[in-house]
Amino acid sequence: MSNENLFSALRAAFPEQLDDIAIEAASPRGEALHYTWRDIDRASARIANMLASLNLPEGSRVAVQVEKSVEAMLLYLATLRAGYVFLPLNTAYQSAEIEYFIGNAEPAVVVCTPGNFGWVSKIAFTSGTQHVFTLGEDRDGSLLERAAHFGDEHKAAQRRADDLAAILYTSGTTGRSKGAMLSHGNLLSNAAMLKDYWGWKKGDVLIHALPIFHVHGLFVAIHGALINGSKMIWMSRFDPKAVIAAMPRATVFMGVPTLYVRMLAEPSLTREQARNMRLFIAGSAPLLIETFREWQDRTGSTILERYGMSETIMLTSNPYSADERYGNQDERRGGTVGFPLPEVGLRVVDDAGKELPTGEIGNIQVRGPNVFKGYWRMPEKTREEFSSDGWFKTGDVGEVDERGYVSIVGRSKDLIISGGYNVYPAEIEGYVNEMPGVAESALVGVPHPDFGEVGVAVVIPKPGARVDGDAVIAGLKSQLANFKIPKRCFVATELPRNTMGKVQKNLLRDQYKGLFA
Ligand code: MCA
Ligand code: AMP
Repeated sequence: MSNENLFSALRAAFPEQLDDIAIEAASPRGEALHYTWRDIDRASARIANMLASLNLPEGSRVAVQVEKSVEAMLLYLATLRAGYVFLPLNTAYQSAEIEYFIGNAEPAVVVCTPGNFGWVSKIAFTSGTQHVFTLGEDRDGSLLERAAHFGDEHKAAQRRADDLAAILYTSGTTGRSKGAMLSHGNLLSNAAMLKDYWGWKKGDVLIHALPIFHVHGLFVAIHGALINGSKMIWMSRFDPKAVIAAMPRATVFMGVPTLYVRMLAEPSLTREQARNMRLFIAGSAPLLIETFREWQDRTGSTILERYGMSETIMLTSNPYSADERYGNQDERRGGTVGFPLPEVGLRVVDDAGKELPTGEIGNIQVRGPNVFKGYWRMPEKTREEFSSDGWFKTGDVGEVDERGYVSIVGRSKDLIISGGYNVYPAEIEGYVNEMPGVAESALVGVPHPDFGEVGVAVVIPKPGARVDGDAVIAGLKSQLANFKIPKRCFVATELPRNTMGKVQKNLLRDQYKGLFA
């Protein structure tokens, strides 16, 4: 039986010259670090051997909340290689958030930063996790110390395409976050599709400047480079000047719209500087048409926008080049997310689930080999999010034009996307409503020049109570990841409601839309 472990496919794509440089990175002190393909193979083997030595039950989760480093990526590869399930966690999450994820996923192994070991290990051990390791930004911590005692060869664990490879938590409109279960087959089919669709070539070099705890940085970018045997210029955090400076040595860049906006603010971004770049890809949030055009003017390059989700990885993409296989379309159109990828089915339906004709706006549903297996331990939620004939309901609202281009025009889910991170108003409102003196609250997204959209809270005090907006923000900061904190908080006497009693968030959005203009 062939091994359908995703790691095996990525490993098979390593170049023959294993001593070539695979990753250029820098230590926290700024020293240059180079990793060859052999280094990646050996170091991930050591960690995989170490994980295997723990005799974990089949399907065990390895939950990881660490700063971005090449070693953090090696831990991801090692988890795949050993056949366990990778569960990445945003470094901004605080204790209440981590407590929920660990309690829900029941990981057998937790890896955290050395600085967080005290509180994270307490949560993990209380939830029954047996093994807690640390991994620092500078190749320090107990994970690598332990792995150093193990051999540097490892045969990837036998896995079928349907076996679980990763769980990605994505918040819900109501209730708590749900863990989207992605299989080796989901991830590999998407990576293989994109290698072809985006015309990856020998000699491509990717600038990797995204966080590695979400689909964009972890899967789309890392798989994209590895499955093409391409070198990565690895940046542990996004710095617009550093990315622009690296462009002459690279060919591909991926970013959320905020990264493009920030680079456009740099005078060093010129046509000459971007000359070597073959492809700029944007996604995770809507790219403003102004940004798309300004980028074209400044660099001579047309950003390729694509659309995806944690539950599905990539769904649609603007074309790389004219190709009849992809519908004979030849242009990357700003304001659209392009065509459904090969093998991805996409339809637009009305609220009753009836398919709508071309050009009509409705709910986007999808299916394909990339669509996840369901939400971790939430069969009910999983059923709700699929149509009776098996299509996944994205919660995005859009249309498909006569040439087949998909545009996202809104969302049926109450979601704010801020700088590429998702913020679910229901979660934040829940915390605000618990605060002393608060009767109720509403969080809405308003346009923001840097983050695209940011949250603004409106709070209604209980009769006779006094509530201070700044105190609400300060109270949230101690409990929630920083990107979820509303940028402003207003106190009002009532929330606008329709005749059904539902809060009219559109009116609030309208009222505050000019706040950051
Ligand atoms: C940071 N801050 C934010 C955000 N990031 N506020 C709102 N939204 C944000 N995204 C705030 C912090 O709370 C802090 O505020 C201040 O900005 C500085 O924080 P710092 O961490 O220094 O910010 P930064 O380093 O400048 O980060 C901005 C960033 C980052 C580089 C744009 O947010 C980022 O890397 N975003 C990419 C997210 C991503 O990879 N998404 C992909 C999801 P204070 O000082 O008040 O505390 S994958 C996905 O969506 C799908 C599947 C897809 O299609 O790809
Ligand atoms: P996540 O829950 O992080 O997986 O976010 C997925 C959501 O991000 C999608 O359902 C869309 O609402 C949004 N998204 C991703 N890419 C784009 C894009 N190019 N344009 C508009 N929205 C996008």
